[in-house]
Amino acid sequence: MRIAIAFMAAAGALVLTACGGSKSSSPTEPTTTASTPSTASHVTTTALPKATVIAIQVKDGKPVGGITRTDVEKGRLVDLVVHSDVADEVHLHGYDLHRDVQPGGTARIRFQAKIPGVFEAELENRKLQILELTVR
Ligand SMILES: [Cu+2]
Repeated sequence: MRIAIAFMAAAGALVLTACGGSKSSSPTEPTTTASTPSTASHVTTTALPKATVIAIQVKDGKPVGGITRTDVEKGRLVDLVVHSDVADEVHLHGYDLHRDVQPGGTARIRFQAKIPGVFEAELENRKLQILELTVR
């Protein structure tokens, strides 16, 4: 029994830290929708939703200026744009979105920041983190 529990704990830790491969479902099932803001009476925004653009430049296989750290509001539309001089795959953890990038090319991942938390994006093949995204 003791061993089983220890193993499960270890497996749990693995799921949290492991990258790629694991097809684990997120531990917190977001079944409950966020409370509707009762204060929003007049919405006079334009039709086009504004996206927060996160641009990252990869040079010599490394993010220029180091890991980009950005905060966005929950529900925000985010455009993650990665220019790279090497072939790799951009992987946004948590949301589990992937996009291949060619040398000299651009990978664009557009998504809505629905899940709160801190997420990293990396160059998957290099196992190199390029972004720390906080959704609050
Ligand atoms: Cu990854």
